[in-house]
Amino acid sequence: MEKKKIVFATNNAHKLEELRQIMGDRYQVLSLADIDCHEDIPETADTIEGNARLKAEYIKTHYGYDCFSDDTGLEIDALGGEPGVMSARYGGVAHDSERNIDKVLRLMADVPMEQRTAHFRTAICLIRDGEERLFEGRVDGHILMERHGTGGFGYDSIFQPNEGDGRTFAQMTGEEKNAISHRGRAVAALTTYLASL
Ligand code: ITT
Repeated sequence: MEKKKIVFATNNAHKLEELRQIMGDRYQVLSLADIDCHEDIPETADTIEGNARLKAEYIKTHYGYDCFSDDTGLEIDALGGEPGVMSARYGGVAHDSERNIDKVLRLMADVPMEQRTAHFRTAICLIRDGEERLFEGRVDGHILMERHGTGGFGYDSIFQPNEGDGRTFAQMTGEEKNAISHRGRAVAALTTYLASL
C-alpha cells in the first residue's frame, strides 16, 4: 500500500530524521525542502503552542498542504523556565547550540545538582482537513554541570532524563531517546490520533 504523505514544517534536519524514524513505516514525511518552501517561517508567538500553530498555519495558508509542526522548549526551573520559547536563540545566535549550552552552563554554574531540574516540552500542531489539533509531550530530568556525549542535537548533551540510566540524551541511540523524549511522546499522541481516523 502506498504511504500517506504528510508535511512536517521544520527546517531542522535532526528533527526530520527523528520523525521519519518514528513515523516512517506508515507515512511519507515530506520536509519543507520537499515542497519547495525555503523561506523563514515566522516564530513570533510567546508560547511553544503558539509557535507550533503559526508554523502549521503558514504552510496550510501559503502551500495548501495538510501538515504538522512542532515547537520545543527546554524549561529550566532554576532559570525561571528559561530558555523556554527562546531555546533556539538563547545564546544570542539562532541555532547555535554550543552558545546556547554555554549560556545555560554559565548561568547555572553555582546551582547544586538537586536544584538543576528541567524538562523539555514539545507541542505539535496538526492541520488536517481544515481541522486543527494540538498534541503535547514532556520529559523531566536534570541539567548536568558539563556536556556528556556527542549524539543528538541542541541541548541533548547537558540533559539527563530521570527515566534513563544516568546517560544524557546525547549518549543514547536515536531509538532510546525517542522512546522517552518530549518529541517522541508528542509524536506518539499524534500517530495514535492519525491511526484512529
Ligand atoms: P524548526 O523551528 O525549524 O522546527 P528549531 O531548531 O527552531 O527547528 P525548535 O524551535 O522546536 O526547533 O526548538 C528550539 C531549540 O530547542 C532547538 O534549536 C534546539 O536547540 C532545542 N531542542 C529542540 N528539540 C530538542 C531535542 O530533542 N533535544 C535537544 N534540544 C532540542
